[in-house]
Amino acid sequence: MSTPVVNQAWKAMTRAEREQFDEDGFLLIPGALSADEVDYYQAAVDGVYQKASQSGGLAADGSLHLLSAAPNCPELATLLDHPAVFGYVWSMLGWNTHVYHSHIDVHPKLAERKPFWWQWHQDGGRQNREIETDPRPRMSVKLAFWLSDVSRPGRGNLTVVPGSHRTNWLVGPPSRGIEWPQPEGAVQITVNPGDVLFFDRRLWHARSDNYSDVTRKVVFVGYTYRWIAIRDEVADLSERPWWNSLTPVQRQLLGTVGDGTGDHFWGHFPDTTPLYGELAARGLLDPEHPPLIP
Ligand SMILES: O=C(O)CCC(=O)C(=O)O
Repeated sequence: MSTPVVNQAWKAMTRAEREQFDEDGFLLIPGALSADEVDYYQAAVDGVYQKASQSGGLAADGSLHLLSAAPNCPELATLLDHPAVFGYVWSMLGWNTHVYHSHIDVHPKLAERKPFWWQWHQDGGRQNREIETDPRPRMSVKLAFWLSDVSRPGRGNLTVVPGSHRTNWLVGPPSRGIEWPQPEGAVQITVNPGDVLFFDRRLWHARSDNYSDVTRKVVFVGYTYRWIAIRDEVADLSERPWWNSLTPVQRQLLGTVGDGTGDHFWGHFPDTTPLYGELAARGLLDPEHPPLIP
């Protein structure tokens, strides 16, 4: 499978980026993907959209929200460890990491006004109910790869409350269908094709409706520790025809390295965990940062 990803040096998040991420709960990386890459990934997503429209896989409003991005669209596997942005993931989570949840989203212009729905949430599902600390722990981070022009508000922008990742509770309506004002401080993130947003799963965020003429296309990839279960499709991946074209790190990210034992996911075997080896070979393990201690 040919990919336009340009070989680039791996680099760790800088101290300034870490401070900004800690403060805001997100970082925008402009121009992370080249124009050729945007074309390549956009064509792949368009293909998935077309297939879904032929098989009845679209929502009534013509949108697509498809889980398991790479298993459903193998051309996207090179996004999982894309060198322009993967450093943010391992700098934060370390080497014992995999992709637990990913999705392809295509949102064409809405033909009519949608009934109100309170979309605001933190990622992580039941992690938000079952973990008792305040603030909750980070647990996972997400990359959003933007493939269409969302450079103005009103194009289905991701909306966030900067700095809200340390707040367990967002005041909202008694039920999601009841009209309610936007949270104080909410901003629509504006992005160009090829920009990537890196965010803390606890950042309160919501998709907004797209009434513009520009179809919104984006791929979200969520990463967590290997000791947390994967929500994406994992069965039989190694039997797929495209499997052999993946790198060992991509295979790790898709949940299939090791001997299948809990001990491997636990992180007891760095020597057979590809990301550990890649970071060690590049001198990027870091005694100052616990998930990266050699
Ligand atoms: O599609 C969007 O803008 C929102 C995505 C989202 O809510 C999520 O990734 O958890």
